[in-house]
Amino acid sequence: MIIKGVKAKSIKDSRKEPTIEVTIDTNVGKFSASAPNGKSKGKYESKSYVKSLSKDIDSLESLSDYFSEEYLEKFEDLRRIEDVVKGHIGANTLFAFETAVLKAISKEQKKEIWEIVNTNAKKFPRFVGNSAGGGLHSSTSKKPDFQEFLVISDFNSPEKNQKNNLEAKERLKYLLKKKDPKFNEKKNDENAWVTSLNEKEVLDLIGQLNIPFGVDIASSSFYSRKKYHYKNPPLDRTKEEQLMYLKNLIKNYNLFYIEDPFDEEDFESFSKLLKFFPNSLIVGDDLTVTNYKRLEKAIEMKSINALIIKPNQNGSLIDLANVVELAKKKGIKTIFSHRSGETNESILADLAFGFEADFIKCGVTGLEREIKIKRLIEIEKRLK
Ligand code: 2PG
Ligand code: MG
Repeated sequence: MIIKGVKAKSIKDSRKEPTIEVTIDTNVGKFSASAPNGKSKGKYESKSYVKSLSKDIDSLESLSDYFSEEYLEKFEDLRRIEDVVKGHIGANTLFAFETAVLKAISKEQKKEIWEIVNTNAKKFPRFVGNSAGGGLHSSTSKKPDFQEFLVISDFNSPEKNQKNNLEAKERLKYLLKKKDPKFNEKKNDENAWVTSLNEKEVLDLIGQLNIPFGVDIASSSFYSRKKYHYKNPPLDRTKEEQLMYLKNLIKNYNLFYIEDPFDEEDFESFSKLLKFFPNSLIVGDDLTVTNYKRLEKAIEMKSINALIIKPNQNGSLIDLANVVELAKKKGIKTIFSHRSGETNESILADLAFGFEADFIKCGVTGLEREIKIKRLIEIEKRLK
């Protein structure tokens, strides 16, 4: 496949915030792809744009001519593109560009995108579905301090898992209606139920659903001056108190999945928690930001046994492949993840399947989230 030209523009994500869409003109047609946006971003994530979205558009378009000499036919060829653009564009622009390139390669080779990643893929990731939320993803004033309450069905089929997660989210609606006087069926950034309950009250309800579940605490978003500042109810916790609190929660609610329980600098507290709960998933997101060096540190410190992979936290799909390889080598589970501001791009499903991820976190409902879920179900049907 040969790239003849590159164009980019600003489009709106699911939160109506600007994000980038890249279109490449090739010998096999035109292909567009977009990147999502995070809100509770890790401090160590690659920058979405070098200076700004519009400057990235200019930079990418000005490099257009350099690509026309490259014949691209396999995943590893993305490295040749990265050699040209790295440093000139940010992570969002690079991810959208590489996604468009993978679409074009797959078209020319008459293969699915996941096959370009890995022809032998056959394992389906389990859905990690956001059913209720708080933190930075909900704009109400009284809300849980934890960002996401996640349902994680455990059948060996994406179709069954999605059906079960959907039912759980619906049943949760009825439980919230009974318990939360302010509940009005509103949904937050990731289409999860908005509630005024606190995290313990929500966990009490999810515990009744008979489904494996967990939380994304996104705790860096409420950590400052050496304390976790809870608002619902108001209470400041030191890292020792946070550890104690979480140990109780995990035990009492039998939490299967705990993402970012501590601040993104605190590898040590993560490892203390993992020592107590080796059979739950202690997940790094803001801690590790899909970055090879940070994953190495988390491995050395024994901080996590599961890792969020967000393509646009890094930008480079070549780097992402290295991160996934290292995680697998060390027995760390991988969770490919959407962002809170999403687009109608489905590549996340192909990447999760191609890289044989253990989980995919992409919501339960909402157009931009369902596109990814449906894509995995489509892959399942085609392979049957
Ligand atoms: C997270 C993500 C996605 P954001 O913290 O895991 O749910 O949020 O995209 O806002 O960083
Ligand atoms: Mg997270």
